[in-house]
Amino acid sequence: MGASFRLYGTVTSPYVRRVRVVALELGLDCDLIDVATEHGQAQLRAVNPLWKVPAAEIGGEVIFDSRVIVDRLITGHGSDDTIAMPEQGDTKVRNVLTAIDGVLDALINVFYLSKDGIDPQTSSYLRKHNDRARATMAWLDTTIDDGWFAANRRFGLAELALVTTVGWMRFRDRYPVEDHAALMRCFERHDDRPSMLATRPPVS
Ligand SMILES: N[C@@H](CCC(=O)N[C@@H](CS)C(=O)NCC(=O)O)C(=O)O
Repeated sequence: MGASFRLYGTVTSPYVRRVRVVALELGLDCDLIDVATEHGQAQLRAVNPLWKVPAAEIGGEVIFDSRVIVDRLITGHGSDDTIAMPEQGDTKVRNVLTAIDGVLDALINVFYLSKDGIDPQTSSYLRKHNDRARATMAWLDTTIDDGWFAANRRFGLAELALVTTVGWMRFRDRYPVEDHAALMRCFERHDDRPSMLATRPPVS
């Protein structure tokens, strides 16, 4: 393995998984601090005032947010053969990344509130989250081409975001993703990469 960094996270978070996949794709060693434990949670809160994961310590700096962490890792360690950042002018891929994060954020909110005993059907705002997820997944389904978002058909951040999101949806049984055949094709095309296999959420 190459350079190493410290990653605060859990093995079930789809956002943390993106960073773990990128680390593997780049041959970097990441030391995972499990914030599901009391000690890990205290360590996270000492470095990240948002108390969210992922957070990373890279080269003496703490970085919040998966997109910023991934950007830092690829900028520092990527090459033409490794996982790619979107091209500067690639509005399509950037919109896809925003759309996938919007779906995930909406469904994660519904998930946490359901765990607290709140039935999503009783809240118009939570129903909107679910409807937003469905509308966006339908849009993504028409945007993808034969399992690829990137025109150059290189495995990049959009494919990674989709596969980790679908993996989380299935793991948490949160969304009927089988309704979107084109997105399932993307999932099936990329889900057996070694970096994906090594970071699958644990079967409980
Ligand atoms: N935009 C953030 C989203 C991170 C996020 O929502 N993480 C969730 C876990 S998947 C979290 O830490 N939730 C804890 C909380 O909201 O208290 C990123 O890309 O890193």
